[in-house]
Formats: sequence, C-alpha cells, structure tokens
Amino acid sequence: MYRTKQLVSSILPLTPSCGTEKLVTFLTRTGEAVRCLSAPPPPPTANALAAEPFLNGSSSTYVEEMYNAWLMDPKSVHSSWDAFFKSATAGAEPGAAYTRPPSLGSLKPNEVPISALVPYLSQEQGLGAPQVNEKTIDDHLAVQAIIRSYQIRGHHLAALDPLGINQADLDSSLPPELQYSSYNLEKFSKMLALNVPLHHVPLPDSDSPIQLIQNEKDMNRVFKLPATTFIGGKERQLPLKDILSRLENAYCRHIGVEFMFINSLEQCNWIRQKFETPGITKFDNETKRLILARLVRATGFEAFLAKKWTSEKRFGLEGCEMLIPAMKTVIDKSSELGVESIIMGMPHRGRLNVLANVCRKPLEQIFCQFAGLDAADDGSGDVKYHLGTYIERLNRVTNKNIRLAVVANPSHLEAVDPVVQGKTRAEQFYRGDTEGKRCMSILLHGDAAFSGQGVVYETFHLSDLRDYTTRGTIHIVVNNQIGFTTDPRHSRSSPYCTDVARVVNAPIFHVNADDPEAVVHVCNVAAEWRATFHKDVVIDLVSYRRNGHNEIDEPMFTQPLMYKKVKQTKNVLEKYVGQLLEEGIVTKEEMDDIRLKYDKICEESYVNSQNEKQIRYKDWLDSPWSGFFEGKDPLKMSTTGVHEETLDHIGKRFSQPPPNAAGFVIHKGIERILRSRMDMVEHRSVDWALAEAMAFGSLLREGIHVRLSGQDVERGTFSHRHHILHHQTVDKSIWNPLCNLYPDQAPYTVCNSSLSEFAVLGFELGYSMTNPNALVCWEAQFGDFHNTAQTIIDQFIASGQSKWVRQSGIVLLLPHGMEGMGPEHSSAHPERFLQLCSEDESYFPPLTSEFAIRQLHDINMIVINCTTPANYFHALRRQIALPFRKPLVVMTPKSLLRHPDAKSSFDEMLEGTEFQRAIPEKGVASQSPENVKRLLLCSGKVYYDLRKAREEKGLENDIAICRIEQLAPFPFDIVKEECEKYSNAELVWVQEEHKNFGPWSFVRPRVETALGDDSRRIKYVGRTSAASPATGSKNQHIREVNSLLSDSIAL
Ligand SMILES: Cc1ncc(C[n+]2csc(CCOP(=O)(O)OP(=O)(O)O)c2C)c(N)n1
Repeated sequence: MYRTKQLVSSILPLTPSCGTEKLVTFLTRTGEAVRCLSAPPPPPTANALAAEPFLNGSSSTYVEEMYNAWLMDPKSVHSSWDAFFKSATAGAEPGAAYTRPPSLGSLKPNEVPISALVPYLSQEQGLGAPQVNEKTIDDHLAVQAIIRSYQIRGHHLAALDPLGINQADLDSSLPPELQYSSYNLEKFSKMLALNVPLHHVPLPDSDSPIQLIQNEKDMNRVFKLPATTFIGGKERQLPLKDILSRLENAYCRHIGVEFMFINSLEQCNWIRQKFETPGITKFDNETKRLILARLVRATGFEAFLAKKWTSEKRFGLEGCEMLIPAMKTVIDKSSELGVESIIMGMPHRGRLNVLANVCRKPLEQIFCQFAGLDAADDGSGDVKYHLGTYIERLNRVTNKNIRLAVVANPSHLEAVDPVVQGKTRAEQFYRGDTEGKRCMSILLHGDAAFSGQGVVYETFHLSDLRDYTTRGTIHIVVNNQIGFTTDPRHSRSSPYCTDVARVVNAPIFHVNADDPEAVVHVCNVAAEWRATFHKDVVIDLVSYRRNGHNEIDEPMFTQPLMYKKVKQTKNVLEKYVGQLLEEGIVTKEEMDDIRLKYDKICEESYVNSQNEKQIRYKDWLDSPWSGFFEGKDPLKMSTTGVHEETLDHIGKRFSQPPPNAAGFVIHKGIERILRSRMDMVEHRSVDWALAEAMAFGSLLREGIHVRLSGQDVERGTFSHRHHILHHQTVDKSIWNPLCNLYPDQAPYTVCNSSLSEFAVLGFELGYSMTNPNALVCWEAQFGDFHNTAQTIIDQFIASGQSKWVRQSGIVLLLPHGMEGMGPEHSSAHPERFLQLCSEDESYFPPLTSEFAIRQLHDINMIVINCTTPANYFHALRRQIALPFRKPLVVMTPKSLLRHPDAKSSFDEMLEGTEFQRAIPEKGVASQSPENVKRLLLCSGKVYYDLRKAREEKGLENDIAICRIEQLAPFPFDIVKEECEKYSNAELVWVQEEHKNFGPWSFVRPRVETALGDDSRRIKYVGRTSAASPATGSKNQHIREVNSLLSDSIAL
C-alpha cells in the first residue's frame, strides 16, 4: 500500500488540483526518461493529453487500481498490465511502456492498435514478460473494460421502477460501454443467444453485452478477474458467461449502485465487495419473515387510517411501504454497530406511519390527532404530519436501548435537514461522541424536493466540515417519481434525483422498492458504510404513489397513463407474500393471522383514543429538556452581573498573547489590539469585543458551553473579535484564549462556517435545541444576509415554540447600521423581526415587579439594538439566566465597534447591574424636565450622532434623548415614565432607516399605548420611504444623515 502510494504520488499530483494531469503526463511524456519519476513532471500540454484519449479521470483511477493489484501480485493482473508496469518502472521511453487496449469501437486517428505492443513486449523478454498472444490481450482487456463499465454504468440498466414505465435516470438509452458492439470482440459474433435468467424488464432495442454475446464457445472461455472485482468470490477466473451474468446480477437487477465517482480505492472496493460477492443478497428465512411482518404493519397502518378517516389528508405511504422496513433495518443495523441515539428529519409523506411503526409512538396519540380535540397546553399547534416525537425504547432485534427522535418540521420541504444535523452534532458533542459512533441522523426526502431545494446542497456541504460534521448521515429518498403533479422530467435537470449527493462523494444506492430483500440489503450496506467510513450515503427508494398527492387529490387529471399502470399494480405486500408463499416460508393461514393481529391492535387503540378528551402538544416534543423547567419559578431570573475579579481575569486572559509567546509569532496588528485590550482592562472599561468575550468567558466559567458560528466569525467580519490567533509562520497553529480561561471551564467553540445562511442558521438552531444550558450564537456576515435563511427564521425561530412547544435560546447577531455601505450592507431589517414578534401593540401589561420578565415569558422572541457594550454583555448572559428559553435577535454595531464613546465601565457589568431595556436621558435635560422642548426616542447607533448634533448646537437643556435598547418586548413602562417626565416636550421618534424600514411602524402604536391618551402624538424624523434599504451613493448618504440629524434637533 505504501509503495503504491509512493509511485502513485510520484505520478499523481502533488497539488490536489491536478491529480489526473500528472498521471497523464507520466504516461504521455515524449522526451524524458521514466527515471524522472521521482521528480514532479511538468504540467501536461494540451497535445500530450490529446495524444492519449483513454486517459481521463476515471481511467487513471483504473490504472492506479491495476498498479496496486500488480504490486501485490503481478500475476493478479493481466499480462499486458504486468508488461506495462514492468517496463514503466524499468524506464521505458514514453509511449513505449503503454499501448492502447482494444478499441471500444473502431480506432480513432490518434489511437494505437494493440499490435504495436507486441514488438515491445517481445523485446522485454529479459524483464521476464511472458510471450503474449495479441488476441488474448485484446480479449482480456475488453473483458476488464466490460467489468469496469458495469461498475460505472450498470445502474443505468437496473430495473428500478416498480411500474416498469420510467427510467430512474430519465434516460432510456443504453450506455455505449454496455453495448457489446462497442467492443472489438469480433470472434464472439454470429453466436447463439445466451439464456441467462434476467429478472429486469427488458430494455427497448436491448443491446446489452449479455444479450449480444452469443457464442457458446467463447462464452465458456475463461478470463482472469482483476483485483477490482469480487464477482468471483474465491475464484480468480471465470468463464465469460459467468462474468457477465454475475455483473448483471450485481449491477443491473433491482439495485443500481452509483459509486465509481468516489475517489477512494478503499471505499470503491468496499462497495464492490458488498454488491458483487456471490450470494451476498440472500437472506435467511427468519429475516424474510421479519421483513414481511414489518411490511404488514406499514401497509395495515395506512389501510386502517384510510378506512377510518376516508376524507382526511394523511400523505400516506402507499406505493412506498418499504420505507418502514427500510428504516427499521437501518436502525437495527446501526444499533448493532453501536448507535444509541438516532435523530430523524422527514417530510409529510409517510410521516404518521414512521411515527407509528418506526418510533412506535402510541397509536392512541396518533389517532387522537384526527379527532380535532383541543390541546391541554399552550400554543397554536400544527397539523399532524408535521409533529415531532421522542421515544426511548428497546430495540428488539439487538436487545439494546435506542433513542429515536423525529424533529418537528414545517411544510417547507427540506428546511429541517440542517436543523436535524445541528441537533445531532450537539448530541454527539454532549455525549463526547467525537467519532459519531453513538449518535447519528437519518434524513428522509421526496424526490422532487431533494433535487429542487437548495438547502439540500447547503446541508451536504456541512457534512465534512470539522465543526459541523455529524460523521455520516443516511439519506433515504422516497422517490415516488412525482412531485405533487409534476413529472421528474419537468422538475429536475440532473439524471437522478439524488445527484446532489455526488458533490460529497456519497455512494448512492438506487433500489426498486417493490423488491423488499433488495431494499433491506442496501439498507444494511448503508448502515455499515456509515459505521465504517463515517460519510453520508443515499438510499433511493424508487417507488410510486398509489393515491394522489394527498388522499383527496385526483392523480388521473395529470398522470393518466402512470395511474392506469398504478391501478394494475399489486402492492408490495401482496407481491412479497406471493414470493414467500411460493418459497414455502409462510403459509396462507399464518399470513391471515399476522394481518388480523395488526388490525386488532389498531382497532383497540382506536377505541382507546375515543376516550381521550384533550391532546397534549408536549406528547409530540422532539427535544425534551428533562429537569430544566422542574422546580423553577418561571418568572424568576438569576442575575447577569458578575464579580470584578471575573471581568479582570477574563479581560487579561483575552488580552494576553499565547503563553509561549516567544515560540508563537503573532501578527504585529494583533499585538497592538491585545495591548489596547489590556489597556482597557487596566482602566476598567470595555469595548464591544471585550464585552462579548467577558459574557462568553463568564458563562464558560459557570459551566455553560458557548458556540459561535457563522461566516468569518473567528476574526469577525469587522476584524474586531480575533478569537483565534494564528501563528504567522506555522500553518494551522492557533491559539484560542477563550478556551483557556479556567481549568474547569465549559468548552468554547468558535467556527467559521461555510458560505451559507439557510443551512448554517438551521444547524445552529438544531444545536440550540439539544441542551438549554448552552449559549448558541449565529452571526450573519452583514445583517441583511439573514434573508437567505428566512425559512428558518419564519418557520422555526419565530413560531417553533407556538407550533411545537419547543424552545430555543439561539442568538442571532446581525450587523446593522446605515453607514453608507450601499443597499446590501446596511440594514439587518429589524422591521422584519419586529413584525414576527407576537406582542400585542395595544396591550399594556400590568405594572408589577414581574413586568419585564413576564413580557419576556409571553413573547416569541426578543429583539434588541443596544448602544453600550455593557448592555450587550447583559443581554447575552440573560439568555442563560432566564428560567425559559427565547430566541434573541441582536442588531449588532459596525462603526460602534471602534467608536470612542461606545465603551462601558466595569461598573455597568458588576453584580447588581442588569440589562437596561431602555436608557433614559441622564444629562442636564433630565434635571429640569419641565423645560425640555423635545424628547427624542431612538434605538441603536443613531443615538451617538444625535448626542453629537445636540452638543454642537448647545441644546443639552432643550432636548432629552431616550434609547430604546430592547425593541421587543417593548418597554412600555419606561417609555410611559419618560414621556410623563417630559410632559411639555414634543415626542419624536428618530431612526436612520427609511420610514418603511426600521422600527418606526412597530414603535409608533406602542408609544401611543404607553401614552394612553389621545392628546399626545409621536412624530417621525428619519429617511423617507424607499424601495431600496439604502443608497449606493456616499454623497447622498451624507446628505440624508445631515438632514435627519438637523430635523431631529430643529426646535
Ligand atoms: C419549499 C416548498 N415548496 C413547495 C411546497 C409545496 N409542496 C408540498 S409537497 C410538494 C411535492 C413534493 O414532491 P416530492 O418531494 O417528490 O415528495 P412527495 O410528495 O412526492 O412524497 C410540493 C411542491 C412545499 N411544501 N415546500
């Protein structure tokens, strides 16, 4: 293996991007001797590549495999390869070492006939090459090419569609590599038909090798098998007819395996072995009976629902009932291999069946969902096929405990994918399951959604990232070959609906879902693949949909021919029963008994469900936080201020260079930043970055895990954070001061994410769902980019608790501010978050001591736009101090990160201090409020501009400014108090954003509610309404700012 690597690395790329080229160069050099092998050859010229058309990416892998096999045993490869490698390693002239294998068709102008090899081979007698018969080389190479062609493209021929009308790859043509006529095996022609029992549906104009190789004599010729096939079992050579029939069996029956694009020989060989080994798909009778029993339940469940609720939508599984045995197989096998917890995400199709028969959720609870009962707990609930569940039970097959969770999801297909991944990752983290051996995820997809929704691609791209990987997800596609009413040919441009998975080198197992044993085989292989390589894998259950999109839809309107065929097709249970009866594995009586038993179970549960008077949303919770709420006063919060010593300790650690400073070279600019941080600490003050570090650090000290994720968050988009220091001369050598604050602190993770908002925010949301005692923050590069993750915000963050009683304390950090950076780097659109807040604009809650916390308790999420680092510090800490969890949306600053006035003293963060929902005027105006002519209410950075403008005009006595730090829930009480205090003042709301953006429309009715009488109004000062959030012109921006500032203070 090592030698292989050495040679291959000398002929394969040293740089990752030009792998094939270097091998090509080696094989096509025209002047230099082979002894130059150890020196990297120059990049190939276009001519050199054109000279050897066989050298494409996959053939170079093939050559590599041949070489690998040759090294282990020169006799294991065909003598032509033996000769080739001997001469190549002995220094043959370029072009002399290699002659083209037999042509796949007629010779092209630049192709070399095999005969050209013969003189060279005879010269090489001294090297021990055997006398080679040209025809033997031709035929062996042709057979090897055929074997490889089946491995690469056999799936195109597989009979995957249970209806027998569509090709899963949307292409009915036969790949030329699998046409006998493509190979120059002239002597095999004029032959008799070979009678190989093929079970797949014959292709139109069938021209596959097996059907066209017709010479009984040649079919009996024995060929040596290359090391890259396992069809021989223990045999190292086989007659041609066996080679072909075994290849057909492995690759062209009911399983189509796509894997040859994977750039790992070990992984390719692993898969070949799992599908090619003779007899590997055979099951014992016990397993067959288990598959049957599971199929009975899957089918019986849908039939029962259909019987009881004829006109209810349930998005039944009919046509793909094998999903249930498939999932159960994946779970059994994974449990056997050590997995203890499985987190699942899935769409509507078959969801109730999965809950009933995979998770074994009590049937009573499922049936109650059809009864339209009221809920016993708070919340608005969701339709039954969106709800989650969590169950811990004994896996009867492995006799081990297993935890199964199905994550609740919205209608938005695939949006749950990253959420599941984040939740899985978090669970692995808390279990210390660093290799993903104990906890894993399964994602289910519909065929149309899998290829259509971009978040699938975004989620795949998280699969191999250090801080986001879940060490392999098993994807199962319920490929019913239709999306609502749309045919696949109109819903995707890729051949298969699964092609998106190829980007991460995931093997894809297409399987005819009407062949239960084939399905179970691929599921076992998928689970083993995950356990072995910890990489994603896809199972494509090619099936059909027996009913319309839902049970009330008429599919004949749009797919008349398909549905004609559906009506003529027996369900998979009937087919499998037929097979097992024929094989004598079950009797008809037994079958009737099994069916009746399940029907009885359903009936009994149905009767019990009739006694239920209420449903409980809590029964459908996917992430129970056992112990978190118990014994807590829901309206009592712990303090957020900390000891001076803590601030000092964290501040100093955060400001120090790495401990081995002499050996760890940091950038001069970082040295300056650290010095200025240290200076602040010594003067007991903090800027934004320091306050954030102190919030994180103090939570870590208290045992709270903190995770900060997003694009470029390690440094910070605005180069202010620098949580990771990089050694300037040693690659990958880094220092993370916040991981090194206290010996017994909780772990801190800060990680630059992929360039995705949808998947990464979804991931962090999922991460936050696992454990309430963690601070999980996602930062957008600029606030407005959150809109590509809008589904996560609307469907999960804003409404998750109400729909699914699921809480999350996730923090969204959204850089916001109108600073002349153009339309897309200015506004984080606070108005959108405010509009999603559930608070009633005209309800002034009772003024009790619990006013603030009750507001937090009752709202769906918190939106803040603070002006001081200390307030940011308290807001972050408050996320954990609360006795419940709410998402927190923070409009974070840009220029304020370095604004000399935007600093706080340690005094504002010490014990006894807390988050300030609003910061009233504290200057001279507050001492003579009756003289104040105008009270400006504002939020965020504009405060500093207003303060400066007021000062420049000497209006400190006339104008008071009150900052609304927490926009939602709205500080009605403080605003009321301030307005009453300045009873003679005109009330003005000032914002930087255009009138139709920003908080104005949210604030206005609330100020009016706070005022409580109609005599006083609040006036707007700010930019006018606009289509674009900000101008692209610097000058116009300055004009707009000047205008709004002068209007604000114009008395
Ligand atoms: C993001 C999104 N867009 C549109 C829809 C509406 N919709 C619901 S189901 C469906 C078809 C889904 O087809 P497929 O993924 O093949 O799953 P199937 O229903 O066939 O099981 C569509 C378009 C949706 N739910 N989510």
